[in-house]
Amino acid sequence: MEVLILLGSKSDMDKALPCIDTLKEFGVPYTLKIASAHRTPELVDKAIKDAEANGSKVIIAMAGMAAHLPGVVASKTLIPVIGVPISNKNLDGQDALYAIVQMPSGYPVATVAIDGAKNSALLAIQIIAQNNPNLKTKLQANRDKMKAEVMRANEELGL
Ligand code: RP5
Repeated sequence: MEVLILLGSKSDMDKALPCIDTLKEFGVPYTLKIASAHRTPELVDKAIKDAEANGSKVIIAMAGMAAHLPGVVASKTLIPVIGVPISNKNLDGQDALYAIVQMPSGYPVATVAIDGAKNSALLAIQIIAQNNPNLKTKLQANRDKMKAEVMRANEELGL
């Protein structure tokens, strides 16, 4: 599998769907696991070991609240880690954003926006695409499509 997606909880699943959909759209194989840094640290370790054994190129870790999962994962592997802060009701995801983005020097986590699951997938695909011309072509086509939509919106509104 090219990408390992880790969710801190089953309750993160809805927010993870745009990531899963995007990987499917680009035909990028992934493994999805629920593994909490606090509740099941041994499952986190196993998922990382499996990802390394399978040659995964990117790990996407999503968590809310005291969101230690992406940082813990980054501490245990040389596979690049993308962190997705998940919003919850009390602090709207700012708690998770600060927890994920403020990594100590030496252990980077590439943090996307709060609930930025789609961008986490696109960033993972861009990393993988550096050695995959077919994926690069698909990414460019996706950008061309977005550009065409903006142009069409201008035309429709006579702008
Ligand atoms: C985090 O705590 C999870 O990633 C989730 O966003 C949040 C709440 O988890 P549950 O109590 O709903 O399992 O670890």
